[in-house]
Amino acid sequence: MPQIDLVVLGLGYVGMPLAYEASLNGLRVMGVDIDNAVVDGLMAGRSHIRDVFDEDLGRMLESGFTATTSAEVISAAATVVICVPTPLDDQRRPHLKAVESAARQVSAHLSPGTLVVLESTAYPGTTEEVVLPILEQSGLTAGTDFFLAFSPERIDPGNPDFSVRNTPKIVGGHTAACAKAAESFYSRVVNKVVPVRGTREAEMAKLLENTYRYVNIGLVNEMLVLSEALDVDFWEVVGAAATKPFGFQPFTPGPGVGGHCIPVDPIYLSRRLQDLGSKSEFIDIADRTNERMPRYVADRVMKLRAPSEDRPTSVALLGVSYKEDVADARESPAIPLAEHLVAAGVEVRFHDPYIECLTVGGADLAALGSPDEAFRFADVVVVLQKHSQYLSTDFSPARTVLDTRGFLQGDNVVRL
Ligand code: SAJ
Repeated sequence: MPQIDLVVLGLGYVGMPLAYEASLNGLRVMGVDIDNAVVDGLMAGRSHIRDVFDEDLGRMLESGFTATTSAEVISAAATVVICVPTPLDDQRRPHLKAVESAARQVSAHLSPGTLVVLESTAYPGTTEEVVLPILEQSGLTAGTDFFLAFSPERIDPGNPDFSVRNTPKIVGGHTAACAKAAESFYSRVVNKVVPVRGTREAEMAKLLENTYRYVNIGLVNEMLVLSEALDVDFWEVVGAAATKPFGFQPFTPGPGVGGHCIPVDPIYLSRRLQDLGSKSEFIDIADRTNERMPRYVADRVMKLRAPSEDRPTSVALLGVSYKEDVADARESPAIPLAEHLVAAGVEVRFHDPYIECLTVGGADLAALGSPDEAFRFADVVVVLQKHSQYLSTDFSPARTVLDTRGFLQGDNVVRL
């Protein structure tokens, strides 16, 4: 009889909220992570995850939650959920090493009757063509000896309205018995379970959700660039279109698309299609458009006149995280933008209330202590993220401001 209701593999921004919600609902939960520092921090009551506060973690520990680097606990688990990263590699190809490694850990300790769920975002077929064979190296058979399902994570870090509990959970099983086991597990943790036909439909649903965003952000980025020739203030256009109460979801242009979801998930899909001899025109066009935005911003900066010379020699980037009010610079467009500017011979420094260090081309970019320090330093200040701090900042001392988010006013402000 399993002594543990749930083992979560991967204690990051996906795994920890799931472990917390399950603990809250009386499940006996353990967490496994490869990072000793993560495990030690959690066991010392320190949460490294924005949406799981130390008080929440304290309650989890009181209810018996334990974090460990040892995968042996899997043998005593009724359910194991894999929540490890699925990034792209240097060639922007799916990098499934963490998923394969986690699957091997499960396979080595898999006991009959266990439900195994993959939550890491991946292309249709990952669960059944990558994870399943590794699990069956245990000698157990999926669908009869153990259960296997896919359920996409829908964690939106920092979202005050939606948590694991109140976000509908899509679940696709390898077989009907697998689906039943997975639906039964999640119904103990979330308000609404959304069963789909199989693991591939569940994998694809997640990719559709984020490809939808990537393509629509690409659309407004393309329209922004084209609006110059049309002599149209596209920021006005977006604001006006957003008043339509139906049939239109506003997306805003920007300096590029960052984060570990939106610029990554659609490429998992497009690469899979390419491997199958097919392609997605929409993803390819959106990718080219979004990937080109940092260069477009750099070109716009270099056309701005500076007091001393006919082109800027010093630029300050304000807001180098990938999204407003988020302390994460993964895939941030600030990085390629800085590379373009440095290559053009410009001295580049940055300010961001959430980011202390930004490495560009192997070197740490100099950090500025405040927006005012940026105004004193730079010929041109480029605002990349609409951080709350900047909403109350007086930009009038700056010589020239390039606003890539369309929210600033002033004679010294140029909008992207
Ligand atoms: N971005 C734009 N214009 C937009 C929206 C976003 O340029 O109109 C840029 C952002 O600046 C950022 C990137 O795109 O660089 C991604 O932004 P995002 O708002 O999509 O934020 P993420 O990456 O945190 O996306 C997550 C996703 N959640 C999951 O995958 C579970 C996404 O599905 C959510 O819709 C999104 O959060 C959200 O709505 O906050």
